[in-house]
Amino acid sequence: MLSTYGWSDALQHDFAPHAAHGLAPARVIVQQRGRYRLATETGDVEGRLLGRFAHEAADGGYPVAGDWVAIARKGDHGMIAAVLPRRTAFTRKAAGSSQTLQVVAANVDVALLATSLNADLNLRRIERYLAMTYESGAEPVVLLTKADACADPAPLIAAVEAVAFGVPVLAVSAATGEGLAALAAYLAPGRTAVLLGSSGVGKSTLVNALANAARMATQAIREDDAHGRHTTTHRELILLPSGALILDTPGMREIALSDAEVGVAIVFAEDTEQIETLAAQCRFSDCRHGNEPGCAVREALADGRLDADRWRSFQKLQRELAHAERRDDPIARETERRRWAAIHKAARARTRSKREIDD
Ligand SMILES: Nc1nc2c(ncn2[C@@H]2O[C@H](COP(=O)(O)OP(=O)(O)OP(=O)(O)O)[C@@H](O)[C@H]2O)c(=O)[nH]1
Ligand SMILES: [Mg+2]
Ligand SMILES: [Zn+2]
Repeated sequence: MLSTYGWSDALQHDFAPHAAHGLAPARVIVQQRGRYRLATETGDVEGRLLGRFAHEAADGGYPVAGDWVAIARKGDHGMIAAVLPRRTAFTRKAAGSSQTLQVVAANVDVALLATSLNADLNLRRIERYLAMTYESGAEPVVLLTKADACADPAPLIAAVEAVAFGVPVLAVSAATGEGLAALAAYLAPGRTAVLLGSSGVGKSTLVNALANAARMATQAIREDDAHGRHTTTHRELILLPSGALILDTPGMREIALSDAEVGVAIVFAEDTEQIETLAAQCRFSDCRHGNEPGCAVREALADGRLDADRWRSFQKLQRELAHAERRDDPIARETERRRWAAIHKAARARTRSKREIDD
């Protein structure tokens, strides 16, 4: 029964100490405020936090959608006693706090980053989603939704491919079924996908199309500005006929994205340090790491010490910064400068505190 939810030998191994205490495994399929719905070996039950657990759980220690938990049965309920180690986790900063990271989805294998083809394509937003995904440990796929509403998606797909190095970019339509077969390749039995994207891009409609059933409520977007109405308000893991699991989520607000911006910089902060160290070893101090002899960056790329994807991301970031500097609009340039200064400052602070922990 639980194997349909992705239960594996590795999880069985992690679960052994809990089994010794007579607890049973379960997966969190719905999480809404302090309430949980759990999939167990014998069907779905309502979950509650065991008093002791609720008391002791540290920040980020509370179960979230996608988590595997150890439960004690109490009548109709599953009392959650522990959360199993997470293989991947999507985090964001908790509201009103600059420090606490809140886990919003756990044990996701593939992140479907959804953006609508009928609205303005925001490449920077896609980059932020990608950064969030890389931080989580899941594998990204970019979905350009509502392909039926776009006469010529090809140039938009190309623009997205240019920022999403090596990441699959699929144009899909829940209305016509276009692209759903290609998407199915990422939705293998027992794999868990999460749908992330702004309100109104059609996440829930896509879930319903994949499920062949009206599992999630959907709602028309606002006519005046094409914004969504924040229809989905909880996270729900849905078992698809294909055997894959898909987690529908509430539309992300920009505020969550600006948190992920810090994530972009953190991904880059470590790379920047490594690359700058390498560049200092190039034979020529003005080496552009192209065909110059004695280029330490190219050597590191060749022998695998420097990851090619990360090198491309780094180059892209440099281009973006250079572009911002070249811009002749002084206000835009200043805004950009401040944005990056803040990002780098936050990244440095995070890297520092991480080092202190590592030490
Ligand atoms: N033309 C077209 N419209 C679509 C498609 N998919 C979704 N829509 C419409 O887009 C609107 C919003 O869809 P939802 O599925 O509710 O969007 P959502 O991303 O789940 O939004 P939130 O739950 O608010 O985050 C609805 O009116 C859908 O009918 C599509 O493939 N083509
Ligand atoms: Mg929805
Ligand atoms: Zn070089």
